Amino acid sequence: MMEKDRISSAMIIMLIILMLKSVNFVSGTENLIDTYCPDNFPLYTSSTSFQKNLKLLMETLSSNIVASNTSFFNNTSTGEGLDKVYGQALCRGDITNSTVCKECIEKASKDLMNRCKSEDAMIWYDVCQVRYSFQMFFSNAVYTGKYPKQNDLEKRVSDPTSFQQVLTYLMNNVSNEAAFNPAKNMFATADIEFSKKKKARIYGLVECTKDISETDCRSCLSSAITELNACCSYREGGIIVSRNCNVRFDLFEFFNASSSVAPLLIFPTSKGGKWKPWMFVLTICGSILIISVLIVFCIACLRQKKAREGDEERTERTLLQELASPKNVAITQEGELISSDQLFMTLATIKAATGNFSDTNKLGHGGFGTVYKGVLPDGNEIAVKRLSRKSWQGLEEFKNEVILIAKLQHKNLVKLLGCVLEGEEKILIYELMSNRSLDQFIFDPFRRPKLDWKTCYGIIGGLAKGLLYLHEESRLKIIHRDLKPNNVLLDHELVAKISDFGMARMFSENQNTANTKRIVGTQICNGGTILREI
Ligand SMILES: *[C@@H]1O[C@H](CO)[C@@H](O)[C@H](O)[C@H]1NC(C)=O
Ligand SMILES: *[C@@H]1O[C@H](CO)[C@@H](O)[C@H](O)[C@H]1NC(C)=O
Ligand SMILES: *[C@@H]1O[C@H](CO)[C@@H](O)[C@H](O)[C@H]1NC(C)=O
Ligand SMILES: *[C@@H]1O[C@H](CO)[C@@H](O)[C@H](O)[C@H]1NC(C)=O
Ligand SMILES: *[C@@H]1O[C@H](CO)[C@@H](O)[C@H](O)[C@H]1NC(C)=O
Ligand SMILES: CC(=O)N[C@H]1CO[C@H](CO)[C@@H](O)[C@@H]1O
Repeated sequence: MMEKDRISSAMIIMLIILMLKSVNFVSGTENLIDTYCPDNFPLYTSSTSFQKNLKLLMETLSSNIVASNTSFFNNTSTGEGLDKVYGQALCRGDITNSTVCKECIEKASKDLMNRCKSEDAMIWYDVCQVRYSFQMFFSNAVYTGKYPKQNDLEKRVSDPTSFQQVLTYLMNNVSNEAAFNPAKNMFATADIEFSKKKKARIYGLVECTKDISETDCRSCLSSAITELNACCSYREGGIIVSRNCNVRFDLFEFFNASSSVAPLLIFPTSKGGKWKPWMFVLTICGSILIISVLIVFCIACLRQKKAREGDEERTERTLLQELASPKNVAITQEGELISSDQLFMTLATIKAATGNFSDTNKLGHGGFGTVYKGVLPDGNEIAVKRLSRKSWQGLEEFKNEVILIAKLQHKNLVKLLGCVLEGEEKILIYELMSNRSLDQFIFDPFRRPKLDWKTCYGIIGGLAKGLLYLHEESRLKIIHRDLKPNNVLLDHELVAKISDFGMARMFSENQNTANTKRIVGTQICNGGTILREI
């Protein structure tokens, strides 16, 4: 009797597991991952020709996509002139059933048109993505990574350090495959074992849209993997979606491995081989030798450690891991680790410093919120930016972002001194610039003559240095995306300092890089246009 019961319950459990396995795969096709719907873009209204063109475009895309039988990707456009709409649709590379692809595209297009009235928008589903814009964007690679909500999943892996190594190896291998192996056609998957004991594997998937070049694809994937590492390398799954590429990993087989010929990767350090008796002897002798050397070494180390302070350099990643623990750390302006209280200030301090955000202390109103002047108890003057827009990130990501931005230090960047994260309040605290911003010079007929050629030249040089640092020299590689005279602050010596950098990382709306072809110019010097956003 007992035996029978056991067998039947085992069978039921197996059945459930089997069902779950197939559900994983099938239900996945229905999942909305994220949308991109910028609110600072022109909106279209219903029953205009733009809307008609858009509707037609969506229908064309889903029928085009099944016509192209090699890979489910298509770009097309409808309409003419100002009402022309460009569109692009892609099904995930492991999808081989055209009905599944078509249905996903149809559903995603409908969903996108219901959710968004912007003239430039995008939607990501589990197995397909659809994008449209009033601008021609084909072959134009931009990186606009987003952490979708799914990443809030708080399951942590038990051994983050080795997990991250294996994950990075996996993701780099598939990225190279996707970008540089023509047979893969911009899509690759693989899996790799990360724990022999638990027989656990990581499944990775990367994909680029098929209109961009190999190198653009690889660099898009690199950026996405960097963000994936930052957000999710210690979690049991993660996904980053961008306009031209997506990356994802999970601990279950979320893609159809049989259609994408996923190779079984082996992490180089965990080499397996046949064991021979002499190997045992050698290993044991070797181990004993190594262990005794280690013990001696450790004793010496411990003695030394007591004498000096640990000043080992910490990488960004270990920093992020520490952040994840309750005991937060942060960085001073000198780059030292300190307790978080120094970077994360209290709302009460800032209220006191700004006279409860009084109007008399108001310095201006920017794209992200209102700026107030304040004086800290120690007499230091600060500029307080009270963010009004909702951040697209979770609190933890936002915190990480603030700390990373605070690490960026350059003579031509405004220093981020701290921040407040309390309830709904998100406040950034910067050093105060006595000469306010460049627009106050340009657009003021009395102050404008102060900008003689020499000063102007200095400002241009400073701006260039600041930008170069953001683009090339800093570890984060930030594209400002909103450089304009009121984001160029001037200190008491009229040295230019860029502000609001890093906002693009904190707020997805500002990452509308479809605008990359638009040139924004403002005349700031008597006789020359110098500020351009490309
Ligand atoms: C597309 O499908 C047709 C018919 O099934 C086939 O003849 C053709 O070779 C396919 N094209 C490509 C590029 O595979
Ligand atoms: C999109 O589909 C149309 C119609 O099938 C085809 O002519 C066009 O070449 C396709 N474009 C791409 C980029 O596959
Ligand atoms: C494709 O998927 C549809 C619906 O999911 C299914 O009805 C159809 O049989 C599938 N076709 C093939 C060839 O597998
Ligand atoms: C990825 O790993 C596989 C299996 O080890 C190997 O054959 C392939 O060359 C690797 N690809 C790249 C681009 O490193
Ligand atoms: C996975 O891909 C294979 C090969 O293309 C295909 O035969 C199979 O139906 C796919 N499975 C699912 C669940 O789509
Ligand atoms: C219909 C259409 O506009 N197709 C374009 C798709 O993108 C490629 C470049 O990747 C263009 O060459 C096609 O003209």
